[in-house]
Parts: sequence; structure tokens; C-alpha cells
Amino acid sequence: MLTRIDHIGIACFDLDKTVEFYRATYGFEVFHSEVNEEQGVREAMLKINDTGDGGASYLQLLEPTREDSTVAKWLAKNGEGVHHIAFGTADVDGDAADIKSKGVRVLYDEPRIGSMGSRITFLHPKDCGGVLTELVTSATTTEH
Ligand code: MC0
Repeated sequence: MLTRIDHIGIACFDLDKTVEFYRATYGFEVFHSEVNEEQGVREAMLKINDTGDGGASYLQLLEPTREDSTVAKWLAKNGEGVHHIAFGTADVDGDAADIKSKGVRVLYDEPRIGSMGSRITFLHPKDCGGVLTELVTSATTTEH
């Protein structure tokens, strides 16, 4: 069951500059940052709020680390902006299988490692009304 918005992914050319915009404009601070080599991104997670299921909601700022990454490709075509939304679930495997059975393409056969050790998969944007959609099971929170 999808229980929360885990994050909204925002693609940018310059992560440090974008982090500073969110800090100076809204007062949001970086909760966590990391490089995900597999996904080809450097990212900053800005925690917005805790959620009733023991998880949290974040803004995820994404800067590409290589030219052939999906985010670099998307930035070249669209410029900066909202890249994807992510729903939190206690069971990414089960929810991905259920959604796949409804005819939506799930992009990974097995969930991969996402931010903060989470397990993630993606749904094809062409099957989701133009919205790249991610499913996330957090590594550290206890969701029910
Ligand atoms: C591509 N398309 C999108 C899109 N990316 N539509 C909405 N939102 C996006 N973000 C559209 C294109 O405009 C194009 O439509 C069509 O999908 C095919 O795209 P493409 O540019 O030809 O590229 P493909 O097919 O090679 O790849 C698209 C696909 C890819 C969605 C399969 O981006 C992908 O695998 N994404 C999942 C992984 C990802 O995005 N990782 C970065 C975040 P037209 O109409 O022009 O044909 S990593 C992350 O977020 C992790 C670290 C985390 O959360 O923990």
C-alpha cells in the first residue's frame, strides 16, 4: 500500500546553487546528501515533514554526474524542473507487482538501491500520464 509522498525529485544543473535557493527562500536544510553512481546523480534530500506511517517526505534535488545519465538527458531536453514523484510503501516488491498487473510498465525487474539505502523502482512515465513515478521502501523507517 502506498502511504505517503516519499519525495519529489527536482533536476538541476548546479546542486549547490539549488540547495542555497531552497535554504534562502524557504529555510529548508539538507538532511542528507550522497552520490548514486548507478543512477548517475549527486543528490540532496531536504526533509519537509515526518509522516503518520513512521516515514517522511522530502524534496530531492538531483544533479547529473555524467552525460549519459537519465537526469542529464532529461535536463538537456527540458531544462530544470520537477523530474519525478515518489510514493512511499512498506512493500515496494508487492506494490510494483500489483501495479504491473494493471498494465503499467515497471522499469526494474528487482528494486535497486536509492537514497539513504532505500529500495526503489520506477514506473514508465508514458503509462502514468507523463509523470515518471518512483516507488520507495525506506531503509530506516518502520512503516505499517
Ligand atoms: C523521460 N520521459 C519523461 C521523463 N523522462 N517523461 C516525464 N518525466 C521524466 N522524468 C519521456 C521522454 O520525454 C520521452 O517522451 C519518453 O519518456 C522516453 O524518454 P527518453 O528520453 O527517450 O529516454 P529513455 O526511454 O531512454 O528513458 C526514459 C526512462 C528513464 C523513463 C525509461 O529516464 C528511466 O529509466 N528513468 C528511471 C531512472 C531515473 O530517472 N533515475 C534518476 C533519478 P517522448 O514523448 O519524447 O517520446 S535517481 C533517484 O531518484 C534515486 C537516486 C532515488 O530516488 O533514490
